[in-house]
Amino acid sequence: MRKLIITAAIQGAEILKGDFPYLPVTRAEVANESLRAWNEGAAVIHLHVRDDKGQPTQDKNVFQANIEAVRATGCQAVLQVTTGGAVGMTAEERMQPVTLKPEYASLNTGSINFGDGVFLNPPDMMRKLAASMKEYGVKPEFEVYEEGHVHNALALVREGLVTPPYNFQFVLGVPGAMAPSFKNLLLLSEVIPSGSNWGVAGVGRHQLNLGAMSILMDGNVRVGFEDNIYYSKGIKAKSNAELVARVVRLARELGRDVASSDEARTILGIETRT
Ligand code: KMH
Ligand code: ZN
Repeated sequence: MRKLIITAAIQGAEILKGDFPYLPVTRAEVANESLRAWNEGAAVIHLHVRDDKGQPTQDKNVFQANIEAVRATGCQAVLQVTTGGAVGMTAEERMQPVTLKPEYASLNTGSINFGDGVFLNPPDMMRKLAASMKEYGVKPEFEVYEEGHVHNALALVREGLVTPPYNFQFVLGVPGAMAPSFKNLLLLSEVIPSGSNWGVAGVGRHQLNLGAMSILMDGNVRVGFEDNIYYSKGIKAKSNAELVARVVRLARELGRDVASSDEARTILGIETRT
């Protein structure tokens, strides 16, 4: 089995600090939370950022400031910037952090209903985002919420916009998209090109059971407040690090070694930035 790559999606765009006080939103909170998650075993931090009012933003300068704050702590995790942003943002807004030449970026490969909203990722937007990642030398991770999104991702590959290795994140359980079932995870893992890296981000309570399944299936695991704020039924987690630490313990019990951030760079085909 490959080494297990754990991603911590520490913040996301949907939850507000007022509703969940442990959500890291300021630069200092993001930096501290990233360091703690990395120390516990997260190789990748999936990064969203907020403005001074705590609202999601794709402002390049805010990303730059957050990235610098994370690095100032000594955290060497792979930093994956979001290009999904929040529901309703335009392609131009969403692509801003790519111009900072981060190591890694999310690339959403299809539209879905997203709760009460619609998360739009039409073909021209996917192409624009993929082309800008190619231009700036940023490795994409395909965010897949439905089986059809795999085929959209492979269309980008055929167009020469994405090169191997291909990295897939299966986000299962968004209200309006593919259900968080074992069968669906199995299906998705079987329709991607062999040799691809893949992981699962289960929403809500499915973060744990789908993560455990992925450990057994040679997949990777994403945990964190973006997808789930509970540690167990009725009990909220106090940090992303707690959720990462549990995955590390499960992996050890199940005989999977956990990848360091440098090992993850090699596995995922990420160019190291100086
Ligand atoms: N906030 C969601 C609408 C990503 O980061 O690439 C989209 C999202 C995906 O979080
Ligand atoms: Zn995200």
